[in-house]
Amino acid sequence: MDNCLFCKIAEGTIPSNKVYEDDRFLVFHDIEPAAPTHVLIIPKKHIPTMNDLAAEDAGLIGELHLVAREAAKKLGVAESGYRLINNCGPDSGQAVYHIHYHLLGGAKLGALVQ
Ligand code: DGP
Repeated sequence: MDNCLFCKIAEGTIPSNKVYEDDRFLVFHDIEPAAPTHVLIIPKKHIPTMNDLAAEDAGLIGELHLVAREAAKKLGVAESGYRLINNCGPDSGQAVYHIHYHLLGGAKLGALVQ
């Protein structure tokens, strides 16, 4: 997608602090960390939101969880614990319309809804 920030990060035209990359996924540090460990996990395929997932994306999203698991290990939060969050749509506060999952950890995390 021409005007998508995370597509540009996935292509490398906008730089990011990468944790992991392969042909289908990228994990990179969030520019506005909300926890000591805060990375974003994206599929390189442009899917705007959770609502736009198709049945054919089931494998991709399953695999994304395995990428998240490995990122948590690499970042040293697998045992202490972490949270994986997807924001979908306006009420969730989704700001970037390229599906992504926040992996947060490195501290005792607060309540989900404030
Ligand atoms: P969300 O609200 O779920 O759409 O989260 C978007 C996140 O993306 C937010 O935590 C800040 C992060 N972000 C926005 N722009 C950039 C950027 O240019 N680089 C990086 N690394 N993160 C960004």
